[in-house]
Amino acid sequence: MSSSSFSPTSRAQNACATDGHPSSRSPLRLRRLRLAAAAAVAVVGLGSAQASTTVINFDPGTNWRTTTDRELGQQWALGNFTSGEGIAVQTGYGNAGTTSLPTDSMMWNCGTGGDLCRDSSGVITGGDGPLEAFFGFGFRIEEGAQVLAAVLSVIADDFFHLRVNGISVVAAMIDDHTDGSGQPVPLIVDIASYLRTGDNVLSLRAMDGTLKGTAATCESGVEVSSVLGAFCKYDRVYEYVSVSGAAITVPEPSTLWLLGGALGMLGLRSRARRGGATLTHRPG
Ligand SMILES: [Ca+2]
Ligand SMILES: [Ca+2]
Repeated sequence: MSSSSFSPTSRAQNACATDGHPSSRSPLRLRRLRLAAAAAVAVVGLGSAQASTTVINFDPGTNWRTTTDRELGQQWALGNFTSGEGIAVQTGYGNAGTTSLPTDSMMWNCGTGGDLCRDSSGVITGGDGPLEAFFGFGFRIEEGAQVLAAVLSVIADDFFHLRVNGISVVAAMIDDHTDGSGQPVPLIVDIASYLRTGDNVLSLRAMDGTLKGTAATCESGVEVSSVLGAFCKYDRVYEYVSVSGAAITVPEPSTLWLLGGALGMLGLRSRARRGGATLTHRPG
């Protein structure tokens, strides 16, 4: 594949780049995941109407923090996050070339006041930010709460690595997740099984650039290591992390568990009537 800078229009000829990558998903699988995500969002809508349900919103906002300090970023990656660390993220970090993502879902590290992301005219265009940024989101799941669903939709220009509570979940290059017109297609990630009672940390590392691959050197870039192999950090046009999603928790046992239990009991009863299976032991 070409090592030229990513831009959605120039990638229109490279739609086949999504094929053959271990982490790429088939259209059918992706469609199913999108349906699952839509269902989760629907549950969020239902759940928010119930006072007992807690919705933790993962969209960019005041809960996400960011840093360019690699040591602090490493702590977040390990699951060590203290409220107030880092700085607020730059939200609405869109660009002129990316039309498939809600601008509200896009964020980056622009320092305080946005000064790290301004071009020579002082405008934030989405292409002049730091080459590497770390993002952290800390939240609590209270004792006795049951995670009903937790889904993230995530993509980054050009690389991201998601960890939850110190555990590596997924890493990807935008090059492997574009549609036929070259626009980015977010990965839908079920993170429910990574969550735990108490403190939880989502961490993202994101970089502008490209994988080194078989190149002898990074030429104009700076070589760093990544979970996907050697990476050349350089100003490859735009940079952003797009993230959205939510976790839904309910008190345990939830009404859904009770409903499931009731349905299970009904099934056992009907089987017992048909086949004579013993539901309960009757002494005497
Ligand atoms: Ca850039
Ligand atoms: Ca880029």
